[in-house]
Amino acid sequence: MHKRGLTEEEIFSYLSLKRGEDTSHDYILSSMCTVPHPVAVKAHNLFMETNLGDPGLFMGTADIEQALILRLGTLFHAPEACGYATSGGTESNIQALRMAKACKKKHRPNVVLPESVHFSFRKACDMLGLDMHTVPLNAEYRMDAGDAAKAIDENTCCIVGVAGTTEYGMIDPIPELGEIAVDHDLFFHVDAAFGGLVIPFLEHHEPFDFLVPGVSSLAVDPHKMGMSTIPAGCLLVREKEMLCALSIDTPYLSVKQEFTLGGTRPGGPVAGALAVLDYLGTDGMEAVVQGCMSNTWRLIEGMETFGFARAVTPDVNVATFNAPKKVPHPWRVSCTRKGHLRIVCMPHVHRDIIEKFIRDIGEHHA
Ligand code: 0PR
Repeated sequence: MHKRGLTEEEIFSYLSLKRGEDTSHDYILSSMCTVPHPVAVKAHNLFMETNLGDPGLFMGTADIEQALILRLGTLFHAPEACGYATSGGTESNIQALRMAKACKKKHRPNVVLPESVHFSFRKACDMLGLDMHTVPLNAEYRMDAGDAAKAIDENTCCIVGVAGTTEYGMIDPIPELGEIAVDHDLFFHVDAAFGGLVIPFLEHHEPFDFLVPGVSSLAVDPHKMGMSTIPAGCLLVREKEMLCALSIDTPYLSVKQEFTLGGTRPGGPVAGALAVLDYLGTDGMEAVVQGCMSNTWRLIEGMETFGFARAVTPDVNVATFNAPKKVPHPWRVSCTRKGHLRIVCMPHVHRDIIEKFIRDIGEHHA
């Protein structure tokens, strides 16, 4: 630290300089985060110093968190679902596996999950001492329910399905997995961190949420397609007892027990998340999602006219291609583990950005 403090001007000229070195969202094509909606920013600012880790002090903010859970629970066909706001998909997935381990006690517990799971499950399994029974994907980059059933043994406590995979944007067969979970008395977690705020607004989709009887918990991230400020995730559970299995005593707080992973938790992004859902309503969300999907189809069509074939036809707004990994400067695009170029058509990836990218990549490789 400096002995004597700097002036605001010195500090902010440095901060602005560094912020200017970040990539502009105009060129970020593979992120699952986006530019927050203006109402999210306004709401976030209002709740800057609120701490959901002490809900007895921030009662209003705690009500907002419960309102967010209610909105999402209702969207996912379980208005009575319980849950809380996490820091994102990673925390939600860790907590889901903690619940599975606590609720379905096994001698050497393992989890059955698709090869496509987000790497947060590796963190979770490492921390919790769970073996991973990884199920390979079929030709459409989905987990096959029959293969999942074969991977279950007497020590399996949990099965995981992904609704909107990080790399290929695919939805696993959640209804079939739900039946398997019920038959084997397993905890069934759906990772809808990305797809949770896309799939309900698509024209057609299979059930992927609490409508499926076997689903125990679901992760959804408002800081992805919900356009909230970061960090805003949510973990929803069908039964409160599942969360209570994680409760520990908190002797010196205004509440006596806590089941969250984080302690101090920001209220700002939670207010931001609720503000966006309430501002847009289902009509507004439908418009956002349909815009992202139509950009996805246009991108696929445009890339294919240059000979860059899609890797698969996605269920949500993630497009992948057999194309050279290097894209012209200053575009920032990532690749999947299998080497496909991967673009996520988030709300900030407007149609003119898509057209410019298609032109650039076409000219570059002509
Ligand atoms: N589950 C799924 C299906 C995800 O796609 C992700 C994140 C997570 C869980 C973990 O969520 P958190 O990162 O919120 O904990 N998927 C993106 C990814 O890993 C996250 C991301 C976002 C990466 C923006 C880069 C980026 O610029 O690719």
